[in-house]
Amino acid sequence: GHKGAVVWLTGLSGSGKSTMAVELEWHLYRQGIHTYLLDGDNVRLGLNQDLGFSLRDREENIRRVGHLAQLFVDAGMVVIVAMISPLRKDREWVRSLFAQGEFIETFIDCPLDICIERDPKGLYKKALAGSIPDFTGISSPYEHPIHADLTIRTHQVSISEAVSTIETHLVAQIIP
Ligand code: GGZ
Repeated sequence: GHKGAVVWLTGLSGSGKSTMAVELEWHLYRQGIHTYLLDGDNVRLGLNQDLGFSLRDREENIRRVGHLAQLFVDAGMVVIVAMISPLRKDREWVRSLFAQGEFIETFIDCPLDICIERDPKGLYKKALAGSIPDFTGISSPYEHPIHADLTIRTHQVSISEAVSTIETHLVAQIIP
C-alpha cells in the first residue's frame, strides 16, 4: 500500500502540464499506484462550468479543486492536478490544506515565448490579438513559484526524465 499525496502541476497554458499529467499517471499506474487526474480544463466542463478567468474565479476554481483533491488524498489516492493556478497566494492556500510533504508543488517551467510558439490551440494568437481577455501571460499575471518542491523545464528535458524526477520525489513521500 501507499499513502495519498497531491502532485500539483502549475504553469502557463501550453507549458506541458496536461501532457506531463497523463504520462505521469500512466507510469504510476503501471507500478500499482492508485491515481486520479484532475485537469483544470476538464473540471471547468462540469463542476466549475460557472467559472471564468477573472482572478476571483480562478481563486474559486483552485479552492474547489483543492478541496476535491483533499477528499481523494483522504481516500489514499495520489492526485495529479494540472491547473495554471497563477497566483502564489492561491497555491499557498491549497498547500495549507495538506500535511507536510503531502502537497508537491511542481512548477512546469516553460518560457512564455516558447508557449507562444507552440500555441497548440491557437489561444495565444487570439489573446495577443485582444480577442481573449484576461489571458495568462498576456493580459493576466502568472507568478512563478519561489519555493516549488520540483521544477520541470519542459523545453530542456524529455518527458521520461521529467516523469522519473516527479516519481522519485513522490515515491519517497508515499511509500514508508
Ligand atoms: C488562461 C485560458 C483562458 C484564459 C481559456 N487564461 O492550455 P489550455 O487552454 O488547454 O488550458 C488553459 C485552461 C486554463 O484553465 P485552468 O483551470 O488551468 O486555469 S486557472 O488555474 O488559472 O483557473 C487554456 C484555457 O483554459 N483558457 N481562457 N483567459 N487560460
